[in-house]
Amino acid sequence: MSPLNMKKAFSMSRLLPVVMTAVTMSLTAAAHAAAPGITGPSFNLTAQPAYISQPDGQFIYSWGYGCDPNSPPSGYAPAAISNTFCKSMQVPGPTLIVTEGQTVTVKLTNNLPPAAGNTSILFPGFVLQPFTDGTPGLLTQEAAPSGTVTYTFTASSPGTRAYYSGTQGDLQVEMGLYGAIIVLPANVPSACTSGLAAKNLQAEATWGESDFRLAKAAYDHPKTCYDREYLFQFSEMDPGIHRQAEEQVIAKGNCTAGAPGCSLNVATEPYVPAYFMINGRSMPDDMDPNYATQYPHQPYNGNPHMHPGELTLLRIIGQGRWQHPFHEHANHTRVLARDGNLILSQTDPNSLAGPVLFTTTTTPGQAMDGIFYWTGKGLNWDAYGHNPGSTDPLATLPCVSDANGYNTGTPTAVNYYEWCQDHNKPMQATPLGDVPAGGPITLPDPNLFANGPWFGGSPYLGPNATVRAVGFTGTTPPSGTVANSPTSEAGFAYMWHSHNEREITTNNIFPGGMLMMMLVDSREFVIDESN
Ligand SMILES: [Cu+2]
Repeated sequence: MSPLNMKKAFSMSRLLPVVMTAVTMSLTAAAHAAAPGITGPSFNLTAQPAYISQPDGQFIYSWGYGCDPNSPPSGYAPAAISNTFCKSMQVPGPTLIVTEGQTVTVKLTNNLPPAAGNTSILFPGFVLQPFTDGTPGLLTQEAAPSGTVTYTFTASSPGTRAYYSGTQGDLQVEMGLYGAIIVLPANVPSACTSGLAAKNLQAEATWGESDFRLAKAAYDHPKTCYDREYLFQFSEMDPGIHRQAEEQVIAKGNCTAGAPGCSLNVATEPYVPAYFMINGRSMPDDMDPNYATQYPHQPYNGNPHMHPGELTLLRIIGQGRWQHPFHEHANHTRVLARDGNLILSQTDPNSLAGPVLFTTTTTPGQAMDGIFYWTGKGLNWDAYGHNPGSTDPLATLPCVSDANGYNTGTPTAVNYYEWCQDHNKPMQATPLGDVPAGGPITLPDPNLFANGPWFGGSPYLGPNATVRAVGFTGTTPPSGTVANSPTSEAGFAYMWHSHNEREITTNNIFPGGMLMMMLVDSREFVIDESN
């Protein structure tokens, strides 16, 4: 994408109220996301060096967990993603996907340079069984250089948790030794296969969309059903630390592990991170596909998409040394759980009690699960641009309110889950100038808004809606750009980012860093997380 257009979208979000932080977008080759990983319950991991890439062209010497090439993973999930791989080093490490109740074994082989010494993995939240190999360390059992250690534990409860090095964490976690483990609930609450959950699935099937979920619920609880999911791991990186490690590893060469002098002495303070990453990538790299071949050691992206009304499970982990104020634009996030602990009301176990947060600040080592959704409720105008006077049949679709005010009676409809109170309502409450009540709006002067990948020139969602917008010249499409094509994605783009805006840079260049765009896609647009 053009950074210039990105920048225009940014200025707009700063200047205009919440409604207009949504920009109608069009992308022909949209890359999506999910919560991809490898399936267990037995895993053979390595800890190994490699170079990870940054959008400023730098390749940073890093350490990461990966898959042992001699014992590849037993499988990948979700099944609908087929172009998978797991190299012997990646950042973050492979997402480990298991099911509640399983006995999990993780055998770790230490392929770090001998001077790096021992390494290990901590699995906070799980009770480990006695060790049968490895060597004792300060926090857990460790693998000596070229050695192994095996961790065994029961996946005792569902949820998202972090795993990371328990050896010299100030250096090893900084170098990239961290990842996520997702425990899926053993049982699916019936609420997740009936009612609205079933209708949402029917809507998905209507348009030929695959199911990219790892499960139907995040926990063994009917209030944790979800329709879509994403995993976001936030971390930052100080390239000065990585450079020191690289130089010392080269200087020590293939020294004998444990021999005098065969060690690193890397200063991890002062800490001056220059890269701020989501799932190991900085924007815009995080918007490229999962398993994109240009990032062999950074396979996971950050590129959320959703349809109106879908309950989207956000799995969020703080992996670095700093807190990062992750801001999800377009709605608040209902926190379900922290570190796999479902937060329920003390007096009513049927009710969630987690906070509804504007910003889900990440904390190093902490994981949280939350539910996010977008419906357009509260916009006070018809997001679809319905217009009873139009000759376009899609512009005159009905909206039949359910008990909650949404159009959920017909899952096959393009405007399934429309907020009916605003149906047919123009952007202006009263006629303005040449804009008739109930008619199309007049768009901003294109000299103020750059149409392009992130602003399609229309404020409307869905097929044909984009061409019903009228430009200041009185014609449509307002600028005649390809971005206004009625057959393209025509969704709403919201920036999801670190609200410490120093962190939406890459090596001090804006935009970059901890930034992604969440796309609300009209119901008929097929969200294909496999590319
Ligand atoms: Cu924000």
